[in-house]
Amino acid sequence: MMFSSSAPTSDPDFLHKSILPTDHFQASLPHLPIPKLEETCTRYLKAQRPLLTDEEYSKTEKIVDQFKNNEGRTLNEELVATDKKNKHTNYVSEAWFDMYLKDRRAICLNQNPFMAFNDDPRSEYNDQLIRSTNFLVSSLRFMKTLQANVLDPEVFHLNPAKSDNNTFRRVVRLIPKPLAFYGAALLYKAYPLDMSQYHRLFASTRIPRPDKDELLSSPNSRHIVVLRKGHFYVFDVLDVNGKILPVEQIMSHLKYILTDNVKPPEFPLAVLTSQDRDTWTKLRQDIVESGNAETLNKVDAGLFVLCLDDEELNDSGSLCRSFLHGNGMNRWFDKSFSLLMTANGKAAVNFEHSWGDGVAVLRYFNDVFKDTTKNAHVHPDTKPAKVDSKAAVKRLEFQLSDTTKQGILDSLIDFNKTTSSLDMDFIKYEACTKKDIKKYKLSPDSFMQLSFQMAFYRQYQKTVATYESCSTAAFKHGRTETIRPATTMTQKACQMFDKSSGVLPSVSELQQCVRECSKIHSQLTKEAAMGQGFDRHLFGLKTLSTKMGGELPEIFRDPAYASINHNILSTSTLSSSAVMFGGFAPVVQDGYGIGYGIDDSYLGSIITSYPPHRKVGQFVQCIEESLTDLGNVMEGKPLK
Ligand code: BUJ
Repeated sequence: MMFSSSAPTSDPDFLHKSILPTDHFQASLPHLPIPKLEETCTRYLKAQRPLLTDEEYSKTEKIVDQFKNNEGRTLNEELVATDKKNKHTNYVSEAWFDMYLKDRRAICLNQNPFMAFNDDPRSEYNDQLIRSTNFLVSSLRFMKTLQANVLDPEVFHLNPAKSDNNTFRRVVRLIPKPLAFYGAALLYKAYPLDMSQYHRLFASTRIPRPDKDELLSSPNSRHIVVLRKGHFYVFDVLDVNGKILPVEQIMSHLKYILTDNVKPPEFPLAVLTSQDRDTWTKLRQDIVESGNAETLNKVDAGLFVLCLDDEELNDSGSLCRSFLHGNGMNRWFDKSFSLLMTANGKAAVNFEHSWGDGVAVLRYFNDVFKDTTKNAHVHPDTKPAKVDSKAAVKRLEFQLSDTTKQGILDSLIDFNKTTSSLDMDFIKYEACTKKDIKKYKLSPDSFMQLSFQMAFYRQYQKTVATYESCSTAAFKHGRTETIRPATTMTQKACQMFDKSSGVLPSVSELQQCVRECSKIHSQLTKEAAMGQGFDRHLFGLKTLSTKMGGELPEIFRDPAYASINHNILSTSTLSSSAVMFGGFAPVVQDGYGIGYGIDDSYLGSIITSYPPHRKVGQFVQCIEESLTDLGNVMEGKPLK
């Protein structure tokens, strides 16, 4: 991801004023294609091959063949026909929102990921009050830039030297909106990305509802919600004209909150957002009925939540835990995103996932990191304004019924039980880096993915369903497609690198195999990014079939379908100089959640698991050994 540059502005309320309107490309974004049914079936079978025995595979092959020529064809025709009538969106968008919003499990751990910011290089700016004021102000500047439609649109530049500049913006601006995407793509090999998720970044929240949660936006909102010690504080950060309050005033309000000498609440309400959605729905209703509708609305309508924590944390393990789940009292997991700040100024974002994906959050993340570090608004010598913060800041009080009080106590027990059942470890491997992998002429991502395959095989002598998230933001309302990194070739690599097997292949045979793995992985990545994976297509067909009623086609009842969707290895990566680390919990009890980064100076990964199902420490060791073996082999050294 590149930092976009655009016209700077002296207006303190804006990050910049882009030459190109934020929505310049939105109308001309390409429509997400529905892959050909035959291709989906072929890709699906290929992905199934390494996961099944010969016998299971031939059964699945027959089922898929039958589907392709019968129910599959009819369903697909219907899917295509419906899609033709809905050119303003894509065939999987609604079903994907529903997948998130109908999920009744808790969103803490099961859905919300986190991304942690690098420290400000100037240590004196990592003070909790200074940094939270700066982050708050930069976030508001980002929000105002976005709302005024002058946030530089997100563009994937294939050749940044040629297109990530203002000449490109001036030229493309002249192309009428219905054609703008094609102009950028054809003239500059620059691919504008969908920006439809961004309107839910701010003043947005998920509300628990029976059966299906709701996404609520409060566009006229002017206040922020701060959580500290489990208490909610609100104050206006924009004046009546929508201008950002003077930064020294914001600083004064935050200082007031940070020095409020209040005991943590006996019944910390925020823990309810970590409950399963049905329990939370009922308790929320009870809270509303107990006369708190307006107070609760203050929380829902806040521009975002700032969580000011009391603990000073330094080691990676404690930081990851704090950013992924915290102690249950000081997070509001329903908010579109929360900005988290430890007492020693370590910062992160934890985000609710139903409304949007990593690409949108990362853009906000990168821009505020850049603004706070390059263009800080308050400094170590800044004095908070002499204003009446006591009058401006309101601590919210809730009247809780006995049912809710009991619900909170029960939720705290559930929260502690669930979060303490999660294990976490990380690896920062410096002996082989992105630069080395490029020197071997391999795709760095495939190298990393192969190390996960080899590590799991080393640990359990098995190849399992693996999910790698891939953005499809190049398409209108595009979200993600799945890359399937476990292939017959990676399975072969796992076997060839298996030192316990007795006969070791030659270095050149091993190198050849790694190259093949890389080639296949790159092809799968390209396909997924172009909307040519099989997962979303089958998901769309299954959703349609469920909607139409009757028995589901056998392909969806096949245990192999359940099994490939039981993603034991769930992986996601992002690269940005603003990110220190990031992660998420496993998506199944017996899985690993793998957030990884590929950097010029290290290969890193943060991994979660639920013991005793999996042993994350041992897995990390296996990744390290796999990376060492891969590196050695690519350097021409034999396996030891
Ligand atoms: O695929 C999807 O539709 C969404 C996925 C779901 N899932 C997380 C289950 C895969 N969501 C995302 O991919 C968003 C994840 C955002 C967090 C990514 C973390 C990346 C960490 C990079 C840095 C690691 C460096 C470690 C150094 C020790």
